[in-house]
Amino acid sequence: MAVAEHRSKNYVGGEWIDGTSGATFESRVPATGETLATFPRSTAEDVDRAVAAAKEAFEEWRLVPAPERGNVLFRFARLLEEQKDELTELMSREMGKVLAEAGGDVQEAIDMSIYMGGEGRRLFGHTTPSELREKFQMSVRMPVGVVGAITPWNFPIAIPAWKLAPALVAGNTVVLKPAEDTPLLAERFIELLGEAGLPDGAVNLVHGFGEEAGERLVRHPDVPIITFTGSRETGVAVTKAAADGLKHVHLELGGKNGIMVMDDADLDLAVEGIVWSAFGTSGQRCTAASRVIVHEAIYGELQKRLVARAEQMKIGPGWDPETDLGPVINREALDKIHSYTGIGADEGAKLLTGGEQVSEGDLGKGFFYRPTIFADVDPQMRIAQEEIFGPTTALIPVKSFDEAIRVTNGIRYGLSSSIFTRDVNKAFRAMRDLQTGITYINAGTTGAEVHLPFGGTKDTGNGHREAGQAALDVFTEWKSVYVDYSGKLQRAQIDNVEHPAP
Ligand code: UN1
Repeated sequence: MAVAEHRSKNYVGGEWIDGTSGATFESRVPATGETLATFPRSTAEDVDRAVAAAKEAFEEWRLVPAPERGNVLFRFARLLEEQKDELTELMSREMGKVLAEAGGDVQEAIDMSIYMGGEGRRLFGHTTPSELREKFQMSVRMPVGVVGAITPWNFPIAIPAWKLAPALVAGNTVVLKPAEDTPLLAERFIELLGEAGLPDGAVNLVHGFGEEAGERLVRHPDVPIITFTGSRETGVAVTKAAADGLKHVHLELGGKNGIMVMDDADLDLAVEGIVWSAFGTSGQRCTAASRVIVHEAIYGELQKRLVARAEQMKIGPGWDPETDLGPVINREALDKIHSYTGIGADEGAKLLTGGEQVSEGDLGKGFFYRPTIFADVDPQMRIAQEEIFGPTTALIPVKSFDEAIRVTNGIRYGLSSSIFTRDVNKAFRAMRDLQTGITYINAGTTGAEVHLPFGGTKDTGNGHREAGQAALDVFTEWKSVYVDYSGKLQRAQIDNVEHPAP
């Protein structure tokens, strides 16, 4: 069962090298608390080396024809496919999610690599007519330079792909600082990218912590773009640190996503959607449904069915095919999740089920928390406002569709939302009025596909999106090119005045 303990390195300029300080940290198996592997705890000096390698590689990589850059991503997708079972199994150990979801995480990286590989033959710009004769003009996308990517542990293969695939196909080079909880998966990811045929230095891996490696990457003068997925708090710190360098900052932050269940909903379907979105990945998705806004007419019945389903869930290690709910990532997360159970109880919410760590037998060695449901939650309570990032959801009763929309929107975040209803008019109103970057009709709040923009409004980010065509806007600059072939000086806005506006 245990992966042999492994001592890892950073990947810089195409070579695996030790960290300069010799300090290390360990990756642990959240289901057992065992150590999986040891990694260099990188310093500013390690980051500087990686950035220097990426900067040098950029001068060559940006000139590689984009379809060839795309071919590297196609090869990467194939390698991921070949290694899918092994990566899935490893993810169930290092990150903890159950096998089906771990496989989905790897598949998302495969899909993204294929999608962005295809961008190598598109990367469309525009041509427009000129207001002057014998003049041609167009806009083209340019790579920006070295991208600093800081990725989270909850989608340890998918999210690096979301960031690196568009960055690389557009001609940028990358320094990746992955989350310190899932460094072994990041290492496998980077190994496969190297095998896919990326030139040395085009992608670099620096292990370590935010306050050391991450901070230096964000402040480094030769890193013009930072892409970060993580907490709101860290997102604000990243933005401030990047401000002096006027960097492009792409942020994908928290969520407090709500599922609306109307009185005409298919209740069995709604319960399936809630269980999947609230407890999938043990609630550790930024798209997780941590609020359920329920019409009073079906509030009692929904509670009953939902609690029955939650209590049937089999808790266990992610690699056991029988497991429905795996562990949470670490002790700190477990403590935070449990503290919210106390907060909810103090606020007067009614704990329907869960609310405790699983301590029986072997599970007591890992970080397992029971699926937790609070009822009679007031929309202003902290458990209904703050991101918990665990298997806890809050049921909020409402009297009408309009109230449901107000409550669902009444939070600082704006990532995902959903409505269960059979009324097409309500569905379309919800699509129009829910203030989130993603809205689902008759499905839970999770499950984004790679060819649509992914991201949120309000405090979920800063207006950018990843995935789909929108991701290219993060990783490219527009250049407008004017070509005058008249052989004389033609002045825009001046020499065409014989054709005034009608
Ligand atoms: C995240 O939780 O950070 O739609 C990303 C989803 C996944 C991605 C979630 N495809 O839930």
